[in-house]
Amino acid sequence: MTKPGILVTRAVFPDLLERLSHYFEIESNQEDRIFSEQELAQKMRDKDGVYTTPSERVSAQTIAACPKLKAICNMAVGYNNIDLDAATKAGIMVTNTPDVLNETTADFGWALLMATARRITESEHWLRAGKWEKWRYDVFLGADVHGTTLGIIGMGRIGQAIARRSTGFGMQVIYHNRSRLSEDLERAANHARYVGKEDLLRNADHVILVLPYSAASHHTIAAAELALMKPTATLVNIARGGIVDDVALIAALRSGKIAAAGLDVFENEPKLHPDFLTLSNVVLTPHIASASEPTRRAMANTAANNLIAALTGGRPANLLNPECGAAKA
Ligand code: 8YV
Repeated sequence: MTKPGILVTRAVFPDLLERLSHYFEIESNQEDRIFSEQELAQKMRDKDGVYTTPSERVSAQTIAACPKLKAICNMAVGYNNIDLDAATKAGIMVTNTPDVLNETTADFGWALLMATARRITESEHWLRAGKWEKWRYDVFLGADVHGTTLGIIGMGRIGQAIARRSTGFGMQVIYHNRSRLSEDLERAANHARYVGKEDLLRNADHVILVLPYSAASHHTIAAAELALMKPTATLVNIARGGIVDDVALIAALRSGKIAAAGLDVFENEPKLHPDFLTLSNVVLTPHIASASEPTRRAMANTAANNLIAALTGGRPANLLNPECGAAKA
């Protein structure tokens, strides 16, 4: 019997390809070329399944061009790169990789928050540039983290993991989310208090964004929201580019409307707005919040497990459209 055919859209851990090869005929991309949308559709056309990452846009048009396709398995918790409605209408299973990255991504949120509030990268660049000639009482004064109010927008599994870590810093947690958490979950999240978005922006000393991207969350933080924040506040985005209006944020950082930002994701990444590079009060990282070795391996294995289940008659553990659970003939 011939094995199902799959496309692995980007470079992956080599041992993952070896494992997948027991089940599938694989077209891989270890040279890690970035495919255009047309090229992607052309490569997917005769495949039964595809292993994707957030950098590939799988549009309704691409889906329509792939009559054999049964499964799209994304190596990420976010899946805004895939047209889920179009896939569901076509009976194609779509999966993501939740949970395995919660703690690592929460750790990174804290790393960015601390680096931003305490001006870690800015001061390191200054030191490396040979500018450290003497100690001064007021050099690189930053904001305190301990004892302050943390505002979390998007209180899913990662948001809750961030909140749990705040107990050691003696912080108060306020949060905004599509729906309020149960009392038990709020208690476990350092007694987080549910508030409206405006309330959160007015009162938080540090705001962290951990919500999924969708048309509804586009520009959750734009000029009007930035205007509500404290001039001493910091903003951290580890969610998705597009949740923040980057042009408005650049203006707010430049004019001192807010103190600083820590950003792991950007509109139009990896081609981020060049003005970010001219600002000293921003910490910039290249979308690496989940990038610890064990977590990236766990994500890769989860995506592979989903693909294997989907194409061997099983039910993938992380199926986003359960109505497509029974594989297409
Ligand atoms: C990376 C993420 O995009 O899981 C997500 O949604 O944003 C990150 O973990 C992912 O690791 C890239 O594959």
